[in-house]
This record gives sequence, structure tokens and C-alpha cells, in this order.
Amino acid sequence: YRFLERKENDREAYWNTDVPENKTDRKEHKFTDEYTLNVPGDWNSQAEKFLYYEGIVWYKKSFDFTKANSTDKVYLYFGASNYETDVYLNGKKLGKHKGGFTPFNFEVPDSVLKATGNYLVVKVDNTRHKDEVPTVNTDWWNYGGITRDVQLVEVPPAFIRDFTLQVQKGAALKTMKNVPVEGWVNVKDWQNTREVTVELPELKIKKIFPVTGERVNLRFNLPAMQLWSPQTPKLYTVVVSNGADRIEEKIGFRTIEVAGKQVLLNGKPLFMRGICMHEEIPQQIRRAYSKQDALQLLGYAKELGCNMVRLAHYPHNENMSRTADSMGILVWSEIPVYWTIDFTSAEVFNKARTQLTEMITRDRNRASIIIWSVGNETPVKPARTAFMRNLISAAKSLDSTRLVSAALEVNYQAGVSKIDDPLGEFVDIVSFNEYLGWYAGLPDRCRTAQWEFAYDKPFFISETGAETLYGFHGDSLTRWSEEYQEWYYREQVAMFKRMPENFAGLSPWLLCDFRSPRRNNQTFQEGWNNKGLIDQQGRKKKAFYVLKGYYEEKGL
Ligand code: ADA
Repeated sequence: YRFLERKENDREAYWNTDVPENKTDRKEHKFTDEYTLNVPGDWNSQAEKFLYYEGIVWYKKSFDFTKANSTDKVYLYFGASNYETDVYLNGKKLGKHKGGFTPFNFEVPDSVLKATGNYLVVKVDNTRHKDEVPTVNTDWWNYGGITRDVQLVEVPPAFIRDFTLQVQKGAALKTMKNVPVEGWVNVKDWQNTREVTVELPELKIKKIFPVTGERVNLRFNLPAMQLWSPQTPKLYTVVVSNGADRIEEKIGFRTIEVAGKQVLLNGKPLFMRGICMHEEIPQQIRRAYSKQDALQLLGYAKELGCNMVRLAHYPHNENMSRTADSMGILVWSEIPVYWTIDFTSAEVFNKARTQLTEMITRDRNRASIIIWSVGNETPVKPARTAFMRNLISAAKSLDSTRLVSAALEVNYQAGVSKIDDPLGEFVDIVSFNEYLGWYAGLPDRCRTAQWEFAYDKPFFISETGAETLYGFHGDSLTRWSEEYQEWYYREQVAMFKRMPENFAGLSPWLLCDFRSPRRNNQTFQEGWNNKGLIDQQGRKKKAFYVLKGYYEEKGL
């Protein structure tokens, strides 16, 4: 392990967001200690001395591996590793990846892999840099390490790299009979394999397609079937095979579109009763990664009466979207283009687009995901608008079936809150974050708030919230008390009820209190952002029940 020369628990340094770039006295030196770290898992939560650690950790592991067939290919797959990862096997470099929240893999050449005594070394560096995505300044903990699963994957030479199947875009779903679906199978390098078979056993469907080029297009009808929705999260097993390889996926079929002022799910108006969340689990206080974690977080959302979650501010682990698929929870999935980054840099754009591509490639078969978000609160400037527009086009060309949005800022003018960000023209849903009654004024401000919308599109409140310490009580005018947050939510709910008809839903900020290096108010924060409706111990604050009450009313 090589640590940057910083006190191991250097809280001051961690809280100073300029540290990674501007400290000139950084030297590297070797620690002789070795630790056993769990993978998947962030390193910060695995030992007290790592809590504030940012820098490099070298991982090593040995393993034996015998291929089932000598002609098979082997890949080393990482679910995610934050942020820069270099992978070596038996002394040979397999590759490098940047980006903390999306999957990547490297082919392991036959010449490198041994039957016994393979030695895998992975260097992970979570140092923040100005020209990375996200950049130096974020309001969440920069958990380092190999935070998601690592797998060795053995496949035949002609293997199914990827496929997708969804309801045809624009299909009018008058009846549930003969629902048209479309998609493709990636057949790159299949050489002598001439056919691919797609089956949906439950619907007694078996289709055989001839293989040409690198992509085989799929288009057929499903007979009487059930669409996926939050009320009926029906998933069908889809089997794709070619004689040598076979993969099975569980896929839900639904449509999502904007028609005039409304968002339509399966052709019917949708109101999103959402909540934002970070990928952090209360009580244990670490990065979430497992199915169990997903059940806990999404279980809280269900209890709150949600039909939707905003997974902020980066792609969460795959268990989240898969569990959302089976629980019937709609998902907003986002890349970490957050606040100010260098919008003039082509290199930074490429980093953002790579993460967008990796996110969409992983999750394009998840019915739960209805919105790809290209960023959060990026300040309105011409270069930024061009940058974000290009990301929107990239998302659309990767997946034309889902909606694209971004959390915009409100343009506060005397007495009027204007939603007029130029990016509004290019997104499908105009989303924005507002904190009326927390960052400015008291919650009763909501009563006189005037909203002006420049776009005749559905709009979505992607954040609203107030900080509160669980168990800290006062009257409703006492900031940080549970009563203040409760009052804030009451006033906000009353305001939502007066919103115009294109109000398509909301995802308040946020489900659980979370660690943040920016939050250094010594009395109320101590390294925590406490806008959760649930605290770090998993206890519900009073405001939880205000939002739940509203969602119960809306859900009727
Ligand atoms: C912003 C940001 C969030 C969160 C919030 C807050 O709106 O989008 O990440 O940090 O502020 O708590 O102030």
C-alpha cells in the first residue's frame, strides 16, 4: 500500500475541497502494513484509519482458474471501482479505467492466464481532480476502492455480448394483444455462427434470426401479455442463444413517453411520487452494493408511498435497478456531471459521455428506469448548455426509448421563481431543484411563491428539503429541529397542490442522512448532510410522515 503523505484521519484536509489539486507538499511513501479488505466494499468504512483516506491503495489476490474449454475467452469484469483503476495479472497490465460508478472489463489473454497461482494486482486511486467527472467539489463522501463485484467470466468465442428488447417506440397500446417489441443482439466476431434464437418461454415464443453484420435487429409481436408497471411489475424471462452461448434476462415491457403536458406510462398519465437517495446505507454507513442493501433502501421508499426513486448523483449498483424492476419502482438514473466542471474541455466531455454510455449499456433492459439524467445543477452558461445538449443527444442516440432530463436550477427573480434554463428546450421533462424555506426565508414563503414556466412541457421537482437532526426538538421556527422540517414539508406540499397541470411529480432531497465532507457545521452537521427523512441510524423523522401522507393522497 502506498499512501499519500497525509495524516490518515485528516479530517481538515478532507473537508478542504481544494486539497487534491492544490497541495504542493504531497509526497508518497510506503506503509509496511497490509490489510484485508472486503471486495465489494469501499475502504473508508472498513477501518477507522481509512475514513478520511484519499489516495492510492494496491489490492492483491491470488487464484487458480482452469477454463472449461480451451477455445473460450476469459474476461475480468469489475462492477465499479472508484476512481482510477489499473489492473495487472501475473505482471502484465490488462488495462486502465476511469470513472467510479460504472462497469468495465478487460480480456485476459491465454498467454497470461495460468491454471494455478495467478496473481492479480489492482491499483485504485480515488484522488479527486478538477478535470475528472465528478470534479473535486461534491456534496457526498468520496468512498474509495473496489466497491462492486469483480468476476472472471468465461465465454465461447462467438458469445452474446449484449442484447436489448423493448416495446417498439411509439407503439399505441390499445390492447395487451400483439404488443410489438424491438431490439437487437450484438453478434460481433461470430464468424461461422449463422443464427441467433430469441425465446420467451412463458409466452411460447421462439424466433430464429439469421446473423449478418455486427448487429441482428429483432422485431416481432408478443401475444396476450402483461405490461410492466409499478402496480404489476411483471417480468418475462428472455433467452438468447446461438448453440454455443446462452443468456437469460428478466425483462419487463412498458412504454414511457411525453405527450403534451403529461408523462405517460403505458399510455396512461403518470405522477411520480419519488424520493432522492445516495448509494449509502444507514446504520452500517458505507457504500451500498448488495441486493440486501437495495431491498432496504427501496423498501424505505415503498414505505414512504413512492412509485419512483431518483438515484443521485451517479449510477448506483446494478442490484438497485434490478430490485426496482422486481419491486415495481420507477428509476431516474444519473451521471456525476455535478455543479461546475470544465464545460469547455473536450476531454472532460468524453469522460462524461463514457460514463453515460457505460450506464446505459448496463441498464438498457431495466423496465424500472424511465429517465436518464445527464447532470445536476450545472450553472447556466453558453459552454455548459452546449456541453449538456451534446450529452442529451448522446443519451438519445444510445437509447431513444427513455426520457432524458437533468436537474436544473431555478432562476430566482424578485417575487418570481422562473424555470427558464435554456437547457429546458432540449430535455423531455424540465426538472429543477428548489429549497424555498431552507436556503432562503422560512417555509411559509411557499404560500406566496410565484412560478413561471418558460416551457410547455411536464416539469418535475427533482430536489427540495431541509436539514434536521433526528431527536432534536423545538417549535416549528427552530431551524434544524424535526418540527422545522415537518413544517417545511407541510408548506411545500400545500404549494405542490397549487402547481399547474403539467406538474409530473417530485423527488425530495432525500431518503437518508448521508456523509458529506462539505457539511462542517460543528453543532448540527459534523460531516453529515442531514436532509434525510430517515437518520443515519435508520430512524424516521416527523417529516417522513408528512410526505407519506401526501403520497397516500396522490396514490388514490
Ligand atoms: C444541491 C445538490 C444536492 C444536495 C443539496 C443540499 O441541491 O444537488 O446534491 O447536496 O444541494 O443538501 O444542499
